[in-house]
Amino acid sequence: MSNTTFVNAEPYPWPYNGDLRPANTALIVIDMQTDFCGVGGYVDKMGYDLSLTRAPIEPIKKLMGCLRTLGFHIIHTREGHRPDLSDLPANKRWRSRRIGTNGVGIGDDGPCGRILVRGEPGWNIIDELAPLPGEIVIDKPGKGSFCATDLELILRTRGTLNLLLAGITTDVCVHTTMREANDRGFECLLLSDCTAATDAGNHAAALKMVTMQGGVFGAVASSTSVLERLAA
Ligand code: C5J
Repeated sequence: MSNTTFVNAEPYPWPYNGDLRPANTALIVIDMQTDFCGVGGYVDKMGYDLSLTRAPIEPIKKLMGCLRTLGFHIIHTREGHRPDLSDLPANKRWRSRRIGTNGVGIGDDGPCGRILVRGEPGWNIIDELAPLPGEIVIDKPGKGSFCATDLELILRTRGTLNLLLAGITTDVCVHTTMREANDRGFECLLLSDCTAATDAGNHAAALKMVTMQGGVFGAVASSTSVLERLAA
């Protein structure tokens, strides 16, 4: 009898070695915050179509519910800065002010409080995907979830080898996190319907990039493929 489990993924059945178990696999839900998918948040104020970044909410909710029941680790991240902005690089703030309405950018007041500032309403994870007590929440000042955080230490301590990646945005924080994780030796699966970008073309391109060179950063699959495999 085989002890291996593979998810139907592109460009290869995932994980590479078939060692897929709740104990060695975590779902990382990246930046499902009001600032990225809620009315009046940062992405909304930049003028992007919120229906794009809200599209993964239901698929993530369904997958997360199933993975919780099966005992997989669930980790959430939040992008945000200290209220004194001591961890906000000047160039990041300057660039955000170029695109924001009336020069309003990260650290400034918006309809959901100060944009991407820890503790403000817009920085909160949306209610639909709220972490359960005991689930790890990683606060990160940058796009990648490993930079200036204790995520790697937590994953190594738990014996995590495989990462399922969900959240927003595919081309920025999800991709940066996937690249960081891949370089650290984690086996990554990007979930196509549980991620989204502020531009549909960028989402599609970000998915395609992963599949090059035999799976240069890992693989891509829908949450349906994961759910089918786990139900089998
Ligand atoms: C961005 C993110 N796009 N969570 N953040 O600034 O992708």
